Amino acid sequence: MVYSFLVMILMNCQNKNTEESEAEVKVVEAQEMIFEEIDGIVGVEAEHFISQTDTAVRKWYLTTTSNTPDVQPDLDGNHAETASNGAYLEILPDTRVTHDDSLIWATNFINDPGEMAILTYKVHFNNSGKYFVWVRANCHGTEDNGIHVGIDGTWPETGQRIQFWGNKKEWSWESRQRTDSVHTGVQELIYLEVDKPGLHTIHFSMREDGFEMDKWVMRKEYVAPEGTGPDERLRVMEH
Ligand SMILES: [Ca+2]
Ligand SMILES: [Ca+2]
Ligand SMILES: [Ca+2]
Repeated sequence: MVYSFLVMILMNCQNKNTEESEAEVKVVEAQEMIFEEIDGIVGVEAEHFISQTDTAVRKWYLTTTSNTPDVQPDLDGNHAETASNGAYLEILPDTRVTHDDSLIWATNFINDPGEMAILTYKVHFNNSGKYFVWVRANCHGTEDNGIHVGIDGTWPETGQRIQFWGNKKEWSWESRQRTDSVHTGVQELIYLEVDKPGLHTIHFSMREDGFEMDKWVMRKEYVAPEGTGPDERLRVMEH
């Protein structure tokens, strides 16, 4: 298990160009990492995805304490030192940081889920039902703080427009949904329904470029994770 995690990190570190990144995705898919929900909670490092698609315009890049993606613009620096597992993903390039920067639909912003930079993770759920989704993010611009979440190839309304507030410039957990009347987000509206126990896929896709994601958690209770959140629990490893 430890060996496979190291392989993935090493492969991810090589994402300097498209060709190498495609090779990286294949390797990670072959590992078929499956995380497990136990007692109503599952936590997964953002960097432990099994695949990434729809990357023609924007893409999630891995940042670690020893590797910063060579993609510009990205005005803020490397925040891996305080990230869980010393690694996180960021959607780059980041051409819209504040409200004064031009909004270009389907380039640096997309309100529709499941269209751009889609990450997929595999989770085995022991318990069906409603799970709130929490994300640990580091927002340095007011236009770098939105994302979407989906399940099993679907993007329900309750997974759309996860919203962080402002630009805290430090890692923090949030689970709020941006609404027409509350742009800073409303609590307890971001959740996914797991229809039956067993294997499911969880997806995240871009809403705003420059979003930095360290880790995510699905939890039956609406209680924010503390610190770097619960440890990952791997269910099986197929080769
Ligand atoms: Ca950034
Ligand atoms: Ca942005
Ligand atoms: Ca992480």
